[in-house]
Amino acid sequence: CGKPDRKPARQRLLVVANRLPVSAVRKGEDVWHLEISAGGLVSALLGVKEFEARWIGWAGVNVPDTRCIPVFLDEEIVHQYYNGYCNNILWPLFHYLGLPQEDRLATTRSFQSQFAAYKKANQMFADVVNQHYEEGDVVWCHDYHLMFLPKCLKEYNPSMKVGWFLHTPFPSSEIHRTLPSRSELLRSVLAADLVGFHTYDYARHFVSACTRILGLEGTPEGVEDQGRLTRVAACPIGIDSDRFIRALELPQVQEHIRELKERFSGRKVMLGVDRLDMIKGIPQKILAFEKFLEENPTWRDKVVLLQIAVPTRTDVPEYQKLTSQVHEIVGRINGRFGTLTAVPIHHLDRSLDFHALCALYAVTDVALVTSLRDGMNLVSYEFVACQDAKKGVLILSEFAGAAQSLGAGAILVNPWNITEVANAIGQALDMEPEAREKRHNHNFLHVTTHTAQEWAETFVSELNDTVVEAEIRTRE
Ligand code: ADQ
Repeated sequence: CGKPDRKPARQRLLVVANRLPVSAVRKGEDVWHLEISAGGLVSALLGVKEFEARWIGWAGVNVPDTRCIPVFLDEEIVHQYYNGYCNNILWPLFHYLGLPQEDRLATTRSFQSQFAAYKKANQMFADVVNQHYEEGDVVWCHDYHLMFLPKCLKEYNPSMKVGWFLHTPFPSSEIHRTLPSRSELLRSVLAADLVGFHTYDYARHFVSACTRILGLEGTPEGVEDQGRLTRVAACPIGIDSDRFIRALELPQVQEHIRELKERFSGRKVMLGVDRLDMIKGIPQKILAFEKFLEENPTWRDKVVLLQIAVPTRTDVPEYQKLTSQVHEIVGRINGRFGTLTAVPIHHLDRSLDFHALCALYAVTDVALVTSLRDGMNLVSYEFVACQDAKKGVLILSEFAGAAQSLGAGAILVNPWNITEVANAIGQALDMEPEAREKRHNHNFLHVTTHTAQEWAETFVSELNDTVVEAEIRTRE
């Protein structure tokens, strides 16, 4: 996507995503609190202020917020659509991890019923959008949960402006080709007017899947089918960097920073913040840290790794296994290199509130983002936004979309290569202040100029233009 050249005046934006940005948490008899959910999409869209936005998404309960419109899905649909097709099939496949090993055959068998539930759930989202749609609205569908939605919406109203954005990588066409529903999914997405990805590579993979699997024509603008063009664009997400920078000035954050500095004085702080998910490469990161300690005895009492991992999908056996695996490795390393007064790894299985997170980012010397695959990775952006005083170093997986934007300032690593990551840790800890500053300044400029607001405005402006151009073409 290019920079927006005109700003729509408070256009209504219907953001359709699997989950609403808030969840209702019971705090007592008949007392419910609304809490903002953790996750990349929510963090990014919270920064979008240019539109009159409404959220449409799945909610367990009725949400008392007029900007949030719930979609109610029954338990069986959720099981087949969300746990099954979305999380067991599309998520690992789009991250090049393949189907879960233990139940690969069972997954293959239940494929058709899960895909049917996926389509049904997408139709239920479409029904809610249709009820609330007003002429002139822009409908922005998000992520791999809703690939069937553009088709449902356009069937109901061909003149609706529909955009679809994918937050994960779009894999190579060789991977997408293995999906039994490969063609139907691509055709449904192509019903949108604009299809967006974080990087040029993902956009290219999508276009080549359409040309190779559907036999359609790829053009520099997108994909053409019988004279109708679907625009395909790279439109990288950002964060609300001001929110992080402003938070650092708050007295409670300053107090938190003081406490952390005191707690870890005399030691360099390394930080990992991830959802506890296979794609984030947490075991690989911890093993690389172990290798670093093994090979650099002089650093053993001078560095600490803080790994904050929010548990997700806790009912899925594969995720439970990942949690125990991480605990086991952390325990072993702390037993091996810890002393009576200090351990090298502090691992927390929980979410941190925004202020605590900002304070942690600010006191960190080296951030470790070692995703095996990641659509973008906003943690790397958030770290950079909080580091203008300290100018810490970012070690970043070359398989995160963020490597395309922060690559010049970060130390890029292949997360599968533990020796390479261990060496990068040494390089980061020993880096001279001038080199750190140069790298940081590069990334800070990027993070503060390519923000979440810019991302959303660019996408919607591109979508408005695409629809106008298509109308002109039709008239000609
Ligand atoms: P996620 O996989 O959720 O997002 P990411 O982009 O890193 O990954 O965003 C995670 C968000 O959750 C960040 O805002 C972070 O602050 C927050 N978070 C993570 N761990 C936390 C913790 N322990 N405590 C508090 N907050 C925590 C998906 C894709 C990404 C893509 C985003 C946005 O997988 O690749 O960047 O969507 O498109």
